[in-house]
Amino acid sequence: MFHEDNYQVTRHICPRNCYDSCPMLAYTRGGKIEKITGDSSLPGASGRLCAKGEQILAQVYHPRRLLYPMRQKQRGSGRWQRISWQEAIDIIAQKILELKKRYGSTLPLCLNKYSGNFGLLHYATEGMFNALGATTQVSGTPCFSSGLDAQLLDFGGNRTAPIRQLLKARLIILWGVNPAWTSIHTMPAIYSARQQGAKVVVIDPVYTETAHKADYYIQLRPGSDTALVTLLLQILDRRGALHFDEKKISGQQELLTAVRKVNSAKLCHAIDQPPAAVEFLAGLIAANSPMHIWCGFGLQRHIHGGLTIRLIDALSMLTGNIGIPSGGVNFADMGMAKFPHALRGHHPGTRFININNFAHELHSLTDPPVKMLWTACRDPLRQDMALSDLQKVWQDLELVVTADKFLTKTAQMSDIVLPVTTEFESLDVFGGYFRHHLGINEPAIPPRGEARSDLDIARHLSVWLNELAPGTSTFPTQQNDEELLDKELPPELCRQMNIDSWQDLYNQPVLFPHAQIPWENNTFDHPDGKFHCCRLPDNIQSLLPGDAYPFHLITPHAQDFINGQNHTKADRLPEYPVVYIHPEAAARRGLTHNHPAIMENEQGALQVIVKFRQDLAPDIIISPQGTSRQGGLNILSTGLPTDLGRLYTGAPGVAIYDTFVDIRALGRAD
Ligand SMILES: Nc1nc2c(c(=O)[nH]1)N[C@H]1C(S)=C(S)[C@@H](COP(=O)(O)OP(=O)(O)OC[C@H]3O[C@@H](n4cnc5c(=O)[nH]c(N)nc54)[C@H](O)[C@@H]3O)O[C@H]1N2
Ligand SMILES: Nc1nc2c(c(=O)[nH]1)N[C@H]1C(S)=C(S)[C@@H](COP(=O)(O)OP(=O)(O)OC[C@H]3O[C@@H](n4cnc5c(=O)[nH]c(N)nc54)[C@H](O)[C@@H]3O)O[C@H]1N2
Ligand SMILES: [Mo]
Repeated sequence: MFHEDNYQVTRHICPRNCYDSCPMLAYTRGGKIEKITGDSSLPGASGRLCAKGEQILAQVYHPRRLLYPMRQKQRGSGRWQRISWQEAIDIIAQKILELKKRYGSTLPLCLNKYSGNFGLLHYATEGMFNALGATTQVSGTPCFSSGLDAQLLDFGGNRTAPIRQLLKARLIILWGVNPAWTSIHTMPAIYSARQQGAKVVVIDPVYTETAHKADYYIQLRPGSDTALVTLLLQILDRRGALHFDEKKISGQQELLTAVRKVNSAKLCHAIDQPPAAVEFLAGLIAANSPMHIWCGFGLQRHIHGGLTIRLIDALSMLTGNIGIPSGGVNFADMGMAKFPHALRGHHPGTRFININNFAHELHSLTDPPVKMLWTACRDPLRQDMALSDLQKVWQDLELVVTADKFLTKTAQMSDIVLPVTTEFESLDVFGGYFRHHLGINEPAIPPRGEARSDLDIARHLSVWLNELAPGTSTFPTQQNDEELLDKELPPELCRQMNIDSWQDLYNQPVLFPHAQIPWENNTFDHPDGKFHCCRLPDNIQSLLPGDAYPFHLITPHAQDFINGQNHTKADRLPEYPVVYIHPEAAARRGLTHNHPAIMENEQGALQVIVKFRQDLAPDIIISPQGTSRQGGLNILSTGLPTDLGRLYTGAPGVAIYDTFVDIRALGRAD
């Protein structure tokens, strides 16, 4: 904390699930935060915040923010009653003890927590559960599991090059990623590289804001990237542009033998591109090194998502672009620091269920069934797959507790809501998965109303459980926030980061030790030290729309919100999701611009508003998530698993963008 122009200035880091994890400064005067800015004290960090920045502060003081614990008379009725913390905690504790007695086990208690706040002390909620015994918890992630496994299998680990490495690239391929919306602080490096002569290619079925800024844009059919990379490998092989090195690469012969056998006309048809476009891209790759590829999370939200990233890694490796300055394939960096996660703890008997198949797995658990659900940092009733099935299994839950800042869709269907603090009201430390820095959230103001951090909630519940039934919880209730952070950043880890202790973060965010050039000298983290090429399956057909459901539905991440967190902007949002479609496709369905329609498939039906977009392919409908009050897009998603994800995250990824729908004007049932 320091002072500037009568302001108290505190350091923060945006703890959301985002590429940028921006360091921030909060300016407080008279006990009120008046503004927040980007903290540019770290080299390369931007002084500006993204479009979501405005909401970060608005959330703190929003009139709809939850400030007191509440109980709902009947789930979904909207009849809320304010209760004290002690009452709320007692209701929950009594239920936990009763279920434990009834089933002779703590497995009926289930935790669904993920992306709201990834701060180290926020793992207290998992810790609270693990301190009770064997419970049911979610594993996996909807973000990036397939890609993580892909790079783990290829390189033996997950590393990214720092953003400034982009500056000297000759060719930059932004593949299934839309940083102009989802990682705006990377865009300046892309612009600078372009000014210095780099060519920028965007590959995306949607002509995104990022595509607008590129030199070349390839409008690929969704899910057909595996076919495109296979074609590129075939062409580059034919031109003699691939390097062979058995000392560094394993499996290259098998891969190339399979690539040579593939029928290229069929593949061209699959990707819906003229052969000249693919030849042109192959030419760019052959002529321009270093080539830097950024594979986005959107790219791997398809059934072959993992294979796609593996083939792209192989393309980069075989063209000599891995381990050189400004080259490589960026995806996500998981090797920055080995946090001990002492607070999170671990219980060997935990029953893990796939976060991406939550409804079905919850339903299948009978021995014993889940009877109490705790959600934190999540809004599954808006963001989850197979939403209608989730709504059904919800009815079997005897107690639902939600800890959040707002009355989300999930909170509205809970029995108890617990108000949590923002990143300006409690202490925490956080580092992301793409940028290489670690920062602090120091309290700028006391908690508003009766809000409490997830850690405080865990302490209170654990103390009360032990009061009612001694020995129920082993949670470290006696240690304060600072002592717990000492355990999360032990001396050895601090030494690696060139800091004395986490308190150094009060002065400045710090960089994790990381290689400037991932996989330099081509030594990889596999026991044999080699890069491992994937195998090419005989049949790499992606899913295509059919007669019943003729449109791909793509629901990418929106510019102004993170996921479903539209809390402070909800008043300005349309009631129903806006869906974009090509005017000719719309005409065939009798749809009118700006008019309501019904979008449906075998999962369900949903009211939407139609808008026309000339730049879309005729079989695509797009609707960015979180951009309506009702939401409900995920009623239509089946939640098909992707090919990879189990190795790193314990569950496969989810093919959210392999969703197919039909659409008809409202009032017409034909
Ligand atoms: N503003 C903002 N920033 C965010 C978020 C947010 O909601 N809003 N969310 C955060 C989170 S949780 C995540 S996971 C990341 C996600 O951020 P991104 O990695 O950018 O992922 P998406 O928005 O899912 O998809 C990116 C692009 O992939 C394209 N795409 C879809 N299918 C295919 C395909 O088959 N092939 C190709 N080549 N492209 C395809 C989509 O059209 C989309 O333009 O962003 C984080 N940052
Ligand atoms: N159709 C479609 N669906 C998708 C996706 C898509 O691309 N398309 N993307 C998927 C992806 S990649 C993701 S990551 C998920 C995200 O979906 P979720 O995991 O549900 O995450 P969010 O919507 O980011 O945030 C959940 C809640 O956390 C709360 N929160 C914030 N900070 C805290 C805190 O400190 N404590 C507590 N207790 N709560 C807090 C927020 O207020 C918010 O209501 O959605 C997935 N769903
Ligand atoms: Mo995500």
